[in-house]
Amino acid sequence: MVKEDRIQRAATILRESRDVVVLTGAGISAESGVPTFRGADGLWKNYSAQELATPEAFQRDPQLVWEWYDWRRSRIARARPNPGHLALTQLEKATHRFTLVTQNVDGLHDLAGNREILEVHGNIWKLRCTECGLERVDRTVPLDPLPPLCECRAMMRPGVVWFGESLPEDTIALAFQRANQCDAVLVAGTSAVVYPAAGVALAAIQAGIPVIEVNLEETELSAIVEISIRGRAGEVLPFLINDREL
Ligand code: BV8
Ligand code: ZN
Repeated sequence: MVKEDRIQRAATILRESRDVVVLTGAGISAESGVPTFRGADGLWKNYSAQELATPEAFQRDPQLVWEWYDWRRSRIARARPNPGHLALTQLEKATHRFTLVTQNVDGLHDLAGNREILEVHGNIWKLRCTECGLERVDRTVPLDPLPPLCECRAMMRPGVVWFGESLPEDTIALAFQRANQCDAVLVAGTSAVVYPAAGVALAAIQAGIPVIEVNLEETELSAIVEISIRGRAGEVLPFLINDREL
């Protein structure tokens, strides 16, 4: 089936759905200039995100890990939502029940105006104390001092979920619950290699719920979803949603 037909079919499925769950990954923020996790631009000082986004890396060299997060925060601070993000705010307005599950920590879905957002990997603007657990939102770029300190004088950590760490229980449980009971799932901009987040799409497939994928490259999900569309989220998502009466 040619791309236009896939887009039309996907737009029809979404238009006829009263309950939609969306799962996004780093690819949806790529057109806003935010580096993806595994793409060519995902490197920083020759370190891969995979090796820095771990408790072990933070334990070993908190200064290095904080420099990486401070660099990402300063890039994200300059980023604005792109047409892909904005199409998802239109979709939320036009859908009776809507849940946006995001693996991204950049906060761009909130900035774009989505409301029902489940941040399963946390948020880069949140800091959490390594000692007393105090959590606060801090949008200072660059952070000074680096690492940032808590009122209790202990070192703060980024309020994100690292590899090997558990996701916020109720958030990921709600994401799975919604994916099992919705009418359709839209997956956009994720390589679908990180679990349990990618499992949200699998759960819907296993429940016989139509899953639509929009991604620049083929992924583990492409062969098993209802419709897989190759393309940029900023270009494709508006077509999936714009022909809806609001
Ligand atoms: C857990 C927050 C239970 C931090 C992130 C071995 C050892 C230890 C663990 C594991 C292991 N094997 C498996 C695991 C589990 C592990 C995992 O899944 N690993 C993978 C890599 C195999 N998962 C975990 O550890 C999770 N926790 O399992 O807890 C537990 C508890 C205790 C002990 C053991 C287990 C925690 C995972 C969360 C990690 N934190 N981020 C931060 O951001 O700094 S994950 C990170 O990857 C980001 O959140 C990112 O969003 C996420 C997924 O990546 P993507 O979003 O898909 O980004 P990626 O670059 O990969 O792909 C982008 C896609 O977009 C590409 O396909 C590209 O083609 C496409 N694209 C690009 N441009 C566009 C586009 N598409 C459309 N339009 C465009 N313009
Ligand atoms: Zn503290």
